Amino acid sequence: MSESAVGGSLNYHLARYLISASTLEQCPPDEAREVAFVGRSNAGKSSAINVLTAQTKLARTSKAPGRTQLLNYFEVAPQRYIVDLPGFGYAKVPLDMKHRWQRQLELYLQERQSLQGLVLLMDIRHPFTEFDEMLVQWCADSDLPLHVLLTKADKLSRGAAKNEVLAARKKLEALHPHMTVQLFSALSKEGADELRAKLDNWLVPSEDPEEKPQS
Ligand SMILES: Nc1nc2c(ncn2[C@@H]2O[C@H](COP(=O)(O)OP(=O)(O)OP(=O)(O)O)[C@@H](O)[C@H]2O)c(=O)[nH]1
Ligand SMILES: [Mg+2]
Repeated sequence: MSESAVGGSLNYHLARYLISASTLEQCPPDEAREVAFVGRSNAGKSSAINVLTAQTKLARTSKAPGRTQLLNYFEVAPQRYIVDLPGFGYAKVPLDMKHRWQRQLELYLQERQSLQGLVLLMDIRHPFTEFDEMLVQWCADSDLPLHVLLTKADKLSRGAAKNEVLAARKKLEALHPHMTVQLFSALSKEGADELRAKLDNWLVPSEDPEEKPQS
C-alpha cells in the first residue's frame, strides 16, 4: 500500500486537484477506482469535498450556484479519485448548456467502469427533487451503489434532522437494500468520519481482486 493508505483507509487530506474534464474522453484512463459527488447546484458538493479532505479551498465553493461546470477530478491516492460533478438543476444556465451537461452526466454514469458508487447530496430542507428521484431510481435499476448525504443538517433542529434521515432511509431501502443515507454538515463537520468510512469501502480494494467492495 502507498503512504496514502494506512490500515486500509485512505488519507483524504492528501487529496490533490488532478484535472477538470468537460467530456468523458478527457477523464483519466478508465482503469481506476472513483466515487462521484452529485447533486443539484448549491446542495453542498464542493463544501463536502473540502470537509472530507480538510482542505478549505480544494474544491471551489461558491455562493453563486452552478459554478462547478466540469467533472473535477481529485486524486486521493494513486488511481483513487473523487469526482465533483456539475451541479444540475440550475435554472439560470442556458438550456442548451444544461442539456449538454445532462448528456455528459448520463454518459459518465452509464459508461464509466471506474465508478464504484455515487454520493448524492441533497439539502435536508428540500430533499428528493425530481432529478434526485430520477437519479436514485436509475441507481436502483442499474445496481450502482448509492450513498445519500442530507446536507446542511445544521439548518434543522436535531429532532427534525433525525426524522428526515429516518424518512429518507425508509424510502431508499424500499428501492434497494444497499442504499444508505446519513446526516452531513460542512459547517459543524458532522458526518465527515461516516462519509470517509463509506468512501474507504468503495475506494480501497478488498483482498480478492475479483471481488467488488460491499456497497
Ligand atoms: N449552513 C450550511 N451551509 C452550507 C453547508 N454546505 C454548503 N453550504 C453553503 O451552501 C452554498 C453552496 O455550497 P457549495 O459547496 O458551493 O455547493 P455545490 O453543490 O458545490 O454547488 P455547485 O458547484 O453550484 O453545484 C455555499 O454558500 C456554502 O457555504 C452546510 O453544511 N451548512
Ligand atoms: Mg461545487
